[in-house]
Amino acid sequence: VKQPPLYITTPIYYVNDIPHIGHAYTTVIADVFARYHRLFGGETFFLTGTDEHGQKVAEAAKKRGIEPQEHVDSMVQNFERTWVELGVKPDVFMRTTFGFHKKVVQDCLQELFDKGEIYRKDYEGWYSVSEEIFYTDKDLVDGKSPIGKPVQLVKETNYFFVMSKYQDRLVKYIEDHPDFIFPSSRKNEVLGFLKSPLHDLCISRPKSRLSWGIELPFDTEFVTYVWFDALLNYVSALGYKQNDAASGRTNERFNSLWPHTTHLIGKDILVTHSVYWPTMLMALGLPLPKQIVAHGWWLAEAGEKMSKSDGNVVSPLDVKDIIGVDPLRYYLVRSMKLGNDASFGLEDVIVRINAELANTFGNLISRVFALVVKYFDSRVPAYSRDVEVEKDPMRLELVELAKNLSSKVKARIAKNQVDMAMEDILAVLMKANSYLTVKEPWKTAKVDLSRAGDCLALMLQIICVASVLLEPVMPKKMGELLSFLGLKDRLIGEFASDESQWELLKENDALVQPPVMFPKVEYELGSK
Ligand code: ME8
Ligand code: MG
Repeated sequence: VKQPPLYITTPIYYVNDIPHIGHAYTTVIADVFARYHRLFGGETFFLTGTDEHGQKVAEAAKKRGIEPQEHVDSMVQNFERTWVELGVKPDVFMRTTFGFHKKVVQDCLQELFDKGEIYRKDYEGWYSVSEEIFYTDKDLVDGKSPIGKPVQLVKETNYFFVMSKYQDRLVKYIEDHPDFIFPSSRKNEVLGFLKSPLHDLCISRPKSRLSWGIELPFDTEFVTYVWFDALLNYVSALGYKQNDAASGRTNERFNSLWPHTTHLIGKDILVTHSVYWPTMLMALGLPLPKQIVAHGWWLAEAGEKMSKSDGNVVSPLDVKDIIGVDPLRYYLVRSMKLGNDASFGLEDVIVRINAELANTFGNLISRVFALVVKYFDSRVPAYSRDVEVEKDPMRLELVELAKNLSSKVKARIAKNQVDMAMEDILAVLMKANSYLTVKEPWKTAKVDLSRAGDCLALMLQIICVASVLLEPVMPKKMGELLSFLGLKDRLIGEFASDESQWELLKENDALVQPPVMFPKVEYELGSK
């Protein structure tokens, strides 16, 4: 069955500081979803990037005493470098300061202005710089924004987008498309928010207060509100309102990918993505994204949200230096149930990596390869043709589990249960380890070589299936392992069909014993 394309996006991050574990999480799982989609044979386009305009960034530049452009040009490197180091491979890295993006934003503004969807009025409201959001009196909680950020009173003339006009259409859309917002608890939160009358959206800032932004095409005294600018990156990146064959940004690409969009975000920016953005798209006459997937927060060990503004962040590169890039990716994918919060502590990281990667997967790999080298001259042994062996219930169960693993993982990914996919794979690896322990091929090899060979052939097969299915999560390590299995080049395309994955390894294929794939992490906590 041909897979539909997937256009997957992360938020474009504010460049006011260096990326922390929270940003790494969104970006790594987006990369993992993109890689799974490719593995299963679908066209894939993956976007990440940076959000470079607005008051928050302007203030950070001012603090450093440099021009905003200089500030963003230096800060963006932290993000680009971090993603390279974490094995993240986006198809496009968007920056809202790109010329083509600014032009698209201005063209959209002009179109909406001409259609009467944007008007001018005097305004007074409470502005949270940290969130770049206006609040009304009744939104405030104890004089702060609903998530506890400081606000300042702002009184000025501005331009507004007639967001309120789309309220009923949006509510109906969300109700008619139950998978539009994931998980459903977040959908209910948005529907709850939409029970109160929706206000119009202030989409400008007077240059007298903030000049770091995209100028309004119809009034040069103003720049564009940063969220209105940033959200449009998702369409400008593909080629909306462009026809630039050289860069690939064409209307054609836009039309083929856009309806297949998944926006991966943290729950902190649920309203901008599920209310502002859909209504903007409606006004532009564009279809809505297929799904908005909002994950929870990584909390600092003390329990509060990890946040640049609060300065309690863990650097993904520090953790990577201790445990390695692929184990870090695995931990992130595995340890947060997509949608829920989780806390990040190095001790938990090390315990899990040692238990699941070193002791379970790594141990299986080294035991099996060592025996194949010792008793089978580094070649894949034959399966037993002995019906007694084949009828063994423990063997039958394991074969069944392993054969179904790929379909199971595929179904998990389709439901955004990437953490559960890891659990399914781990369960098979654990069963394989027990099978090995029970069958003791190191003993049977001495009395019944074909029986030992059957066990090891099955173990190799399972290692092979697991390494293919874990490749999106641990691309470097699994790429290496597949080479040791002699499979690196002949695999990925073939794996798209469910029948082809079993018995990828053929009797007598040559193997190379890998070094320890997942060394146990020995790290003194508090030594840093
Ligand atoms: O909001 N736990 O950028 P931002 C999990 N520029 N994820 C976290 C997190 C945490 N503690 N902290 C941050 C913006 N994130 C806008 C987006 S999109 C058109 C514009 C992740 O730098 C999570 O994905 O504040 C969250 O939604 C995002 O970083 C916010 O990044
Ligand atoms: Mg933020």
